[in-house]
Amino acid sequence: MKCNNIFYTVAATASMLAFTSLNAAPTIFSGTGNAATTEFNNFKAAIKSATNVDGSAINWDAVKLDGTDASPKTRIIQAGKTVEIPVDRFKNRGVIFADPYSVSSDGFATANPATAQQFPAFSVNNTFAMFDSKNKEFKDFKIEQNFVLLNTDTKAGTRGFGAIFLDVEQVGSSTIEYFGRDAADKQISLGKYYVKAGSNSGEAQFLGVLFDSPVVTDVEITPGVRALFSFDGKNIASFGAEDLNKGIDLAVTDDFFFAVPETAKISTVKTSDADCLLNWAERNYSGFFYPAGSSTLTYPPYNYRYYKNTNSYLGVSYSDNHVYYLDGSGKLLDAGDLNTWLNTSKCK
Ligand SMILES: [Ca+2]
Ligand SMILES: [Ca+2]
Ligand SMILES: [Ca+2]
Repeated sequence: MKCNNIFYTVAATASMLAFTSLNAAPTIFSGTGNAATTEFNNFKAAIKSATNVDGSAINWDAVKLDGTDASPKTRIIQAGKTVEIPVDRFKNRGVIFADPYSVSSDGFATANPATAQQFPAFSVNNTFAMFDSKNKEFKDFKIEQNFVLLNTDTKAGTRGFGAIFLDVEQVGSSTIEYFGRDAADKQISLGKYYVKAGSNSGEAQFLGVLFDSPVVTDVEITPGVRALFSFDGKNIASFGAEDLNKGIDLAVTDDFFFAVPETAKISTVKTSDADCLLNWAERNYSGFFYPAGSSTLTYPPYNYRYYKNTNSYLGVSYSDNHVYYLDGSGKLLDAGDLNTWLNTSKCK
């Protein structure tokens, strides 16, 4: 063990450096029922105070369901009730969807009659959900969207995204996963968050996560565990009722709210660089980081390794590109800029 160990030095100056990373930890806004409204409002206020602008809102309510919608590519699924919107329908708010999704004014009751009354709108009347484009398949139950600069196809990032869910009744059925990009443009998870379960059928939930910079390039929203219906362009098939006893919790979404997309903060970290640095630390500071050679794990926004002999962790953060050390007593220490370490370790 080298006695000039930088991590020892860092520990000695912990009073200055400790917990700085906690400022960068994302803030979670989550609630069900009345608390959904409160948390939704808190999230909007937090975005406004972080960005000085109101944020981008989508409540689906202006989408016309009779074939006269603003986007001519909008397709009628059931006239007056449900339409398919194209991937760029809300490009003016800064999102591009991965697939066409659906907007309904009757809570999808015409598309799936067994779910009537299950999804009362949070903002009247329209709500939003995915559908499966394969006839009689209901497995495609994710909503994916990328952020873009308003009215462009230029990829962008947001500091935070949140959504209202309707009728989430089981923990684990509904989630939002946030993604950023590493220096090699590889998609990296910034965390998967679970929507709280409501205690009454038809209740609204809110889940939003706010980061300290525009690191979120895309999100994957999972409302419930099945698509409500399939539509292959011609045929509509209904999934049927939910069955909580069998873990079949159906849900839809309503209002989306997010910080107006801006130039994304892309990590300067490459996964391969992080691995190189951790190998170097193990070779040079073997008293701290042993046993060496454990696999690199991910706990967004960190890539890290665990050293069981010292019950400590060493990792890099994709959100602020710093190196972090979590010591055996649970103190998280910021060891400084990753690039400096990559130079020191000759990993760059
Ligand atoms: Ca609405
Ligand atoms: Ca229900
Ligand atoms: Ca449900």
